[in-house]
Amino acid sequence: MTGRSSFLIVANRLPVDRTIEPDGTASWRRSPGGLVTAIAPVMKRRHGAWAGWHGAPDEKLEPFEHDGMNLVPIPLSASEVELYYEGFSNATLWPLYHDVVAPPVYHREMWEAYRSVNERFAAAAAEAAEQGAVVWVQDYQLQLVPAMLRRLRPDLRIGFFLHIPFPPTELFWRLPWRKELVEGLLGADLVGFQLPGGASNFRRLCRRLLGLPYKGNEIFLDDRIVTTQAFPISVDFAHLDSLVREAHIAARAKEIRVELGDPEHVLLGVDRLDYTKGIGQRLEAFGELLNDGRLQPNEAVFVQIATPSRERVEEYRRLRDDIELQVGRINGEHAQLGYQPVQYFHQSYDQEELAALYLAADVMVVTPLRDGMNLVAKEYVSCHHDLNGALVLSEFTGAADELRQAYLVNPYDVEDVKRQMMTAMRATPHELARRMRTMRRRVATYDVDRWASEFLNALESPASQPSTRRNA
Ligand code: GDG
Repeated sequence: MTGRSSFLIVANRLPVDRTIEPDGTASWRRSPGGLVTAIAPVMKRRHGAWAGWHGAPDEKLEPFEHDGMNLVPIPLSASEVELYYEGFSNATLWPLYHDVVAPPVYHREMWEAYRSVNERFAAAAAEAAEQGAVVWVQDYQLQLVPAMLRRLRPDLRIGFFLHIPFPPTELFWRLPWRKELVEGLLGADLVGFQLPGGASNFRRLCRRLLGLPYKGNEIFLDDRIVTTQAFPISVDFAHLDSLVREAHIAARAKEIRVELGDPEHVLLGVDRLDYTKGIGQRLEAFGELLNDGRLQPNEAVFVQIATPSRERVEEYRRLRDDIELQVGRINGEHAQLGYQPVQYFHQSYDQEELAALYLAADVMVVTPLRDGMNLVAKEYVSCHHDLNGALVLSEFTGAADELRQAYLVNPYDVEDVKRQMMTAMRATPHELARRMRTMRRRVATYDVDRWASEFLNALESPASQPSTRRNA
């Protein structure tokens, strides 16, 4: 890559993973996952650059180009991966922001590593951005970057988007470094959240913690205004819609059903193996339906894809053991020769196989205890041009705000999950089509392009220019 960019994404990870070919040579492949799926197309169109960690500790790499994207690798040491990434990001902030569904840890050395890694990201961004560039910082791992970057480069327009929920003040208040984090975010001109509730939690916190006044979406600092707003993220509807219309995907979907033993109902869960996703809750509901005799053996198969995630964080190791024990129990009690009620896969799949699975599934079961948005729910809807298929969706996902025609559930209420799963399985084709049509219209209209362009329009509009002064 040569020169500086007028558009820059700053995220914890670069949008690529390194793979080793059979002949031993290394190559890069675009990585799966919510953030990359959402932003890569926008980045390519704007010929921007992307700064982030490349995934291997203790390794310095020069900037390079891949798949039309300029990539700026930022090094992390093994100890920084442990303290900044696995520690402060994933053992402190992640559980705290997801309503403490697991207990967060508070360690000063993790905080120190978080602060110094954020400094490094800010310095790399300051280096890579041309005069007056737009810089879009992503997610909870980099909440200090906006203020650090502004100190280095006051000429930039800085946006920040939080992909996970922003918690209520009472929970955020527990954080020993609450003031530093809020001041970090306030370095941005525009702070985006998935839902209006997250934005209003943040504004209230700014007033209570820093005494800052706000009106509507705007927080008033001494010398500038910070805009806070909801931008619900979405998926590439058109791409998924056309993918599942391809003959080989439709054929693969049919084949999957045959491989599963052609049950009447195929239920599906697709998640990173994460304790926020409510995988245990949905398996419990399915197991009880078999125990109660409301589902007959052979009638339904539950396919659970649990993509490996954060495997070095203690809480995730425990979760994996718990889920695998639960799957083993259900199958042990209800399997018959040639029939396994739960098909569990601790593996990742390519996008085509995932699309075929979505298409093959009669009922998609998405039961997070808390989730910023949940792209899987929107991907499922995008794949059902046949208008067949039901979505069982937790009320505690961001997606539930938009997909009101899903079978909404409280995942803490196992009877509710059971009831809605049964209702979804027994629904008439007419009822399914009515619900699916409305949900598809929503996702088709508010797709990922619209998400990114609404965020960038708001960031680049005159009202949020860095020079805007308080009008009081
Ligand atoms: C965070 C927030 C927010 C999963 N397994 C495979 C695979 N995936 C893809 C899915 C989907 C993405 O990963 C998961 O996105 P989610 O939104 O469901 O969840 P998080 O990873 O927790 O994402 C979330 C999101 O950021 C975006 O802002 O919605 O609330 O927690 O796209 O399809 N993709 C492939 N193989 C797999 O095995 N190819």
